[in-house]
Amino acid sequence: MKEKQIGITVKKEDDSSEWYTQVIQRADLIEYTKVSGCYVLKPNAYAIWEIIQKYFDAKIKKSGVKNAYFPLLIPESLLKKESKHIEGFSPEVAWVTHAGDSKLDERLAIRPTSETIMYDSYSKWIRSHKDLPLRLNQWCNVVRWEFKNPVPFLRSREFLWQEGHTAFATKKEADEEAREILKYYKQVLEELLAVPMIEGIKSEKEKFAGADYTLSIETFLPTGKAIQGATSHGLGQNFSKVFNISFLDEENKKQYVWQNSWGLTTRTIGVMIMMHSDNKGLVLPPRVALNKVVIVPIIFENTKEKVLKVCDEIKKELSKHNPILDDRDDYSAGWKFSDWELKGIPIRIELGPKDLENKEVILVRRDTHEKIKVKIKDLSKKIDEILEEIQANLFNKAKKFLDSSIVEVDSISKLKDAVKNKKMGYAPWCGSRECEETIKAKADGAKSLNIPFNQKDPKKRCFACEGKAKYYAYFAKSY
Ligand code: 87F
Repeated sequence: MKEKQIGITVKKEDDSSEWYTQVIQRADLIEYTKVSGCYVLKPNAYAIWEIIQKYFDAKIKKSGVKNAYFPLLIPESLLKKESKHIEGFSPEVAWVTHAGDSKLDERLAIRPTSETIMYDSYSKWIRSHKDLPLRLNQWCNVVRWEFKNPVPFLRSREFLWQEGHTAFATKKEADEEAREILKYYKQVLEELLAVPMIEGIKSEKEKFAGADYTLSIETFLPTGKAIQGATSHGLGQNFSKVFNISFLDEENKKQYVWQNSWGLTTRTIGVMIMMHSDNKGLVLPPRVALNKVVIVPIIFENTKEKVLKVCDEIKKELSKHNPILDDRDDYSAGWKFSDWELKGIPIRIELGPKDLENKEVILVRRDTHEKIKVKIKDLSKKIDEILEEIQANLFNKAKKFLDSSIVEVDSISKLKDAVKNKKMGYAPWCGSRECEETIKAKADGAKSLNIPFNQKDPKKRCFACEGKAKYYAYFAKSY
């Protein structure tokens, strides 16, 4: 036997950051590199991203969006053309200054986001109302030189994302699209990754500075911090006026287009890991598990051949779930159980000589560790059912957690207590920037997450400044 222990050595509830670091490495998702904040997405991680891509890409294509690709390098003059949106972000921009030993005439930014380079083209492409809507998306990498401590998936300096950039003749069409995309984002998080989300609009302070408004989906993690899942921005005419993206309408009058931009990143994978994984390692919702099943034969010398033969047949029968048959000789069954638990495979099938005599197998669920005896003839149907159950159970468990993490608060000091107890606050609020600054200073760095679409009527005073409350909003410490 060449067994080496590989399990997680700290508990999620004791030291969540060390726990996370161990899970992502031991589940073979991430490899660290010599550049801080830049990580290898190993095949197990990239497979999850590909499933997310495929799902979201199909949705936007069906809606009429087309994919394109714009260059990685953005001339400084172009990046700084719209100064307001870059304001505050400029320390994070990485630059190419040289080719070999010769200095470039103009520095080139490595894209942190592609508004400027795309809108430079849009201004040339859009002439008439017949050129609208223009709805493009690109799947690419971006670099943002974060100074806070980097965390794989959650806060990395290079990450993968899609960025959609669209232009419409009317505000109404743009507003509808921004909402439509947010709905797709919610579906990615909830239906694939089994992470429940709160949809809403960002506060004045927290919205993208280049936007009229920012819509977001947010959730709350067992570490006691909230995290943004994705954003969809209504850019209004802010960029179209600077980049001169205009068209002649049906009356031949010049109009500026209404724009949106929207993005979803590999951060979502980190959110999923943080939400569902446990002290045995990764827990993958079945819909994002490339291999949904692992078959572990229980091997004894004299029954080995018979057992392996049936395992092979099972593997073929379950082929749509892409099962792994772990027939490695030099590891014990127990070791293999831990190894596949660590890697998050949703269902384990155990098959030994006794089971074979009874024409059955043992199924073990990764989410509940429940063991279920199943007749081999019923296996395929049962696996379909249990995969659905696991997917639903992970979502429901996370939804219960999210709901139970919300506390209604009516003062800053109560918000501060909530944050200390790893909860998020829900409070009637005036929404002003000044008020949010006070909240942040007095409640341990808590920020507004969003103002949810589903509102109850706040016939109350603002919990922070006692002014008139406009709506309820969520507040928490966040990533
Ligand atoms: C970092 C450096 C330079 C965020 C930055 O959210 C610029 C920026 O503009 C920057 N970090 N942003 C905001 C990005 C807005 C928007 N872009 C398209 C998205 C979704 C996709």
